[in-house]
Amino acid sequence: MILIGLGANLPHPVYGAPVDTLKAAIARVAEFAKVLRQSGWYRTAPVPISDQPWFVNAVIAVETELFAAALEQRLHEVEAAFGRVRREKWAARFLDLDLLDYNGEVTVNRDQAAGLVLPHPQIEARLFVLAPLGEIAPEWRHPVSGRSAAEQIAKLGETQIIERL
Ligand code: PH2
Ligand code: MG
Ligand code: MG
Repeated sequence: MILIGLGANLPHPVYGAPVDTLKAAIARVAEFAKVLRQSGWYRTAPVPISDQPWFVNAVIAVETELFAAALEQRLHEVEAAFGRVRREKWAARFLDLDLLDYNGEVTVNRDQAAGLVLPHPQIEARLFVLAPLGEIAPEWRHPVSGRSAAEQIAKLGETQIIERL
């Protein structure tokens, strides 16, 4: 399964509110990947907690002929087309598209990897990823830990606030 996480926490000058921006982004992704499943929208407090605006997050499952690196490149192009400027890490953004899992591929030498790391290193720490992921793919298992989203959610504390819209 190929899973992409979506997030936005700034209104976009063209596409509008984060939900509308994410809808437009999914339409763009659909030009190079078939969208098989789409989670609901989640309003989520920023992680780590900060005074940034809350995010809207979602997860989609896609099918594509593109290899992982090429898919990641296309996702970056969509982010750029939506005006995302990469300044400091974890700054507020119009659009974030993260390749979470690519058919269970696992990057070796994760610490030294320069570019794409699979599965996405933060999946298991983030309720805003696990909740929408578990919703569309209850059968999914983390390629390294072997845990389902629900099992991992049970291991997280209750410190992250999310709300399904
Ligand atoms: N993305 C981050 C950092 N923190 N918090 C929430 N709630 N949602 C996100 O998508 C998010 C975040 C880095 O990409
Ligand atoms: Mg991200
Ligand atoms: Mg990202």
